[in-house]
Amino acid sequence: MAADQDRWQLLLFPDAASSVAGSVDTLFWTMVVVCGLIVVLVFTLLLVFSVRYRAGARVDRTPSPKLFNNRWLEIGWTLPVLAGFLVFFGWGAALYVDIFDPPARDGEDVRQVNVIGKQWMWKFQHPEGIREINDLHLPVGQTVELRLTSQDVIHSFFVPAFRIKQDVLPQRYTRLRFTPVKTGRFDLFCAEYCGLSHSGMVGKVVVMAPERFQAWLERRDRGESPAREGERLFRQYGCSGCHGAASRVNAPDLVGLYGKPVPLESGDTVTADAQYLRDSVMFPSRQVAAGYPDIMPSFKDQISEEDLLKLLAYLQSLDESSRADAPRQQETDAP
Ligand code: HEC
Ligand SMILES: [Cu+2]
Repeated sequence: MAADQDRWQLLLFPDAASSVAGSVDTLFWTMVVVCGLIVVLVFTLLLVFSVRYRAGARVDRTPSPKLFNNRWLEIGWTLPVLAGFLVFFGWGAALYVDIFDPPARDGEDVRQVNVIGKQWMWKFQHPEGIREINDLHLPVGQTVELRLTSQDVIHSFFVPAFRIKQDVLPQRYTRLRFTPVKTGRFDLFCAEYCGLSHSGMVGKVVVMAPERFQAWLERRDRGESPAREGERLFRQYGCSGCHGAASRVNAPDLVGLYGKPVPLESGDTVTADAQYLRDSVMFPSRQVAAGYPDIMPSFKDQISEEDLLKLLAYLQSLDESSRADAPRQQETDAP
């Protein structure tokens, strides 16, 4: 039966459905083969020696002076083994960097999806505004970047067919970048024990041909993009009262902040990445921007993870060009 066959394949050779899956498999199988050969060698010698030198067998048992305390023999087997392990280390490290910290390629259209893990489900929000629970629809061939966080305990985002796994932590953003290369429905698991219904925290990543994905987008009720919703929240939570252009409060201008270095009151300089922006809102006194009073209130218990991700999408979308059509520009123009 086809279904059974799928199951069997899933156990031994899961689909290789992302651009990194092939490289992970090559490393894995090379290690299996090398370790397998060593096992065969060790067990063959074990068997040969135990038969040859068994009790009562008449063989020469005097230690060979040539082999005993032979420095070159010691060096000869230690160094190649060390070199072998270093090769695996280098190979694994390079692959790790490739998966978890890929260099940004210029002009690449990366699809940013927000992911929230909570007991016991996965919540997704697409850049178009579409929300999903436990299902994540993606177009084949386009690189995706997930920004992941947890609303409660530690979870882990694991898609075996993509050979990717990333911890999902409360109060922290982690990211995961991959390119699906095969259409189909792939299992998504939580790979970190997270309480009673941990085993039920499963979903599917549905990878579709670009045209079909486009049609799927059209069919769904889009709502607003996270950045758009974030803009509204920015006013709703009173951020604009201090950070708006018309504000009289001495608060930093947030336009173009994302990705830039920020000098802090403490003398350090940090990069305004997602984590920094998050901490600025949740724990404003931890890292105070240089030259500003430490008066921003903490929004720790007021803003949900969802809203925070939207605020972040909004802040990320603010560049000099957005200043021109920003509504607060008109406020400053007014006499
Ligand atoms: C009472 C005024 C006030 C309110 C309300 C306020 N902020 Fe701030 N914010 C500040 C001040 C002052 C600073 C600079 C001192 C610091 O870093 O804590 C700041 C710093 C920041 C920074 C870091 C900026 C930098 O240049 O490093 C971010 C990001 C930020 N605020 C976002 C927000 C968001 C989002 C909201 C709404 C949820 C908000 N703020 C609400 C006054 C405010
Ligand atoms: Cu979980």
